[in-house]
Amino acid sequence: MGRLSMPVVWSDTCLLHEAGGEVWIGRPIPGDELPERAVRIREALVAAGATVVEAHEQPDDALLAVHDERLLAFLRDAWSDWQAAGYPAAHGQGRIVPYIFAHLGLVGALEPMLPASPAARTGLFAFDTMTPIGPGTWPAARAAVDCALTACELVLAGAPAAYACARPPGHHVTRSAYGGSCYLNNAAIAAAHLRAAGWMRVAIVDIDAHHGNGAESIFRSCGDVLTASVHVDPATGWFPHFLVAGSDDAVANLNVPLAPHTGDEGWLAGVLRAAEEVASFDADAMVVALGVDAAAADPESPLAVSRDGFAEAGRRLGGLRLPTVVVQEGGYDLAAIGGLVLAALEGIEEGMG
Ligand code: SP5
Ligand code: ZN
Repeated sequence: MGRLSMPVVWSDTCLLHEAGGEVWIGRPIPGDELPERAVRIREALVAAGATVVEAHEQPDDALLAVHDERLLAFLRDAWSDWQAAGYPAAHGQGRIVPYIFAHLGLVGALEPMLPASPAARTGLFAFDTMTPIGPGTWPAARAAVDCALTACELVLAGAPAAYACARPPGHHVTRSAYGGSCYLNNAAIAAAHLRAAGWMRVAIVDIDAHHGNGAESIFRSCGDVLTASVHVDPATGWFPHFLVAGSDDAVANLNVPLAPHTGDEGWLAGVLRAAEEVASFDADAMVVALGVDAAAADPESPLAVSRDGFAEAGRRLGGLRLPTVVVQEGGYDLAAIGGLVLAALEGIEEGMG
């Protein structure tokens, strides 16, 4: 195993988001999208000789291209609005969690107005109770975008690949709604930026264990950005549940839904299918949404991929020999996360030759 050559983009600000637990079926549970995830990954990559590059502050253009301006304004102001409304002092609630949702059955298809109550406002944008907002959430989510866009900058300047060691993750966020431990869709924003910077056809390959519903939805009617996702079939009872695999109205989309307990062989066949789709799409550049929660020991998914499986997935994606921006998504086994990400990134470099 050689040294990892691709730059690792980092921002300390990504550590500021602390969900402080999650609410599942109405119960507070610890939650596992922790700052330490990024720290562990960085440690493993540095130990393998990687160079860490500080993220630069990036403009809002690509954010605005991907997300509804109302979602961005909500996320930016949510904490100060919550504080100003007195929820931490009056109710001892130091995190923003929705209690009512702008369910389609409640508001219909017309765009609802912004509710006056900050508690209710949350339910216009959040689609679950598992994605709390605290004082550090906006700065961290925005810094994760800076990491992804800085990785784009490096690849646009000629690096074969660059890796954004960022959190919170992003791939569940649609144009106007957040959830699944995600606030801003870092990978989609990266793809939009690469497209705007002049690569005509960009592919997003999402190998996180969960369906990359966000990018699928954002680029549904966009023929220039292919979205491909390999994931545990949401129809078998796994997050994000509602999104049906194979939604065929998307212009350029491939879903590879897998049965629970799928291991290396079935998962790699899915990754290969995604790689073939990228090749036949004739992509000029690729964004890899690299979740490593498909790993066998991960608490958030029933897939059973090995470390060698992640290395082989990397080789197959690297073998496409496209300018590649890798953005961190999920992965919740702190003991394993660094080694799994390293394996995938080394695989990408080996595949690139
Ligand atoms: C980025 C990413 O991987 N997001 C996926 C988050 C999935 N979270 C789903 C949580 C489902 C409830 N888990 C409860 C565990 C109780 N032991
Ligand atoms: Zn995931």
